[in-house]
Amino acid sequence: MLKTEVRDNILLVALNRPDKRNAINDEAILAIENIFSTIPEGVKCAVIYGEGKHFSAGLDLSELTERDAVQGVYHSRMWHRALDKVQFGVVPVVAVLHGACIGGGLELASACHIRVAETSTFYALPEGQRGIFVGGGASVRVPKLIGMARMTDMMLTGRVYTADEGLQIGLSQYLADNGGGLTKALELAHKIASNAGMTNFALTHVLPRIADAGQDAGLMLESLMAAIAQDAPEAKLRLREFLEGRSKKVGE
Ligand code: 1HE
Repeated sequence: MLKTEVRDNILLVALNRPDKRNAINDEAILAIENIFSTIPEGVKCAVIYGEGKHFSAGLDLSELTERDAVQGVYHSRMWHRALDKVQFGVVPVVAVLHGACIGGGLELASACHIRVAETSTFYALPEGQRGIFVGGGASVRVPKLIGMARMTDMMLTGRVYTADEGLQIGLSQYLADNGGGLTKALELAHKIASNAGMTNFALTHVLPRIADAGQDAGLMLESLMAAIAQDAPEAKLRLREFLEGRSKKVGE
């Protein structure tokens, strides 16, 4: 159901159920939890993408009908646990989106740190139309990308955003030609992998906590993180390399 491959120091993860449009059932979400909990030694960044014509059609709706309320809560918490492993694992994650990025597919994408969308991508939260609510973290993560009003609109009216619109409103950070998303994601992943480990930790673990904190606590957290980061030998080395003209200028 999921395929993994390590290329250099990048972990490639593929949703691999194209006949069901990469709909995510329990087995798939548990596989995602397992993969992102056990990132192999030496891997510095991960890229997730979907096989077939779509990134993901979201939750496997064929499993939904058989759950009562208690099972529903545990099911949602299982998604939270798995997607927390994606967001707060040991490496930054780049998602390559194409075709449908719907419901749970958008929840998975929004747990990643960078989203590259091919021009075929379309985004929707059809939970509103299906008579259900999001359960995989969308109500927390999606408003952080596009604001609460836009998410409310997506669910109340079934609004579908195109790849272009998604780029404008913040659903993705990059747009790529159809078929070009993985190449772009790998280019970004190599840049991310070359960062100091402390920088990637600060951006994936500390920045989201600062964003959730009040101003006072947030600024204190920032100072602590800044002090720890600048104290690391790797930071001192990188600063010295710049000052001695041995590292790239901005934009090079
Ligand atoms: C599925 C699913 C699915 C496709 N669960 N089986 N998500 C949705 O409401 C989206 C529902 N899916 C669609 O709107 C369309 O399938 C797509 C726009 C994504 C793709 O359309 P298309 O024409 O390429 O494919 P298709 O013919 O609709 O589907 C192909 C097969 O995949 C078909 O099965 P088959 O046995 O008849 O071949 C579909 O039934 C199956 N399939 N999507 C199960 N989602 C943690 S809470 C999150 C809550 C949600 O994610 S709700 C949003 C659910």
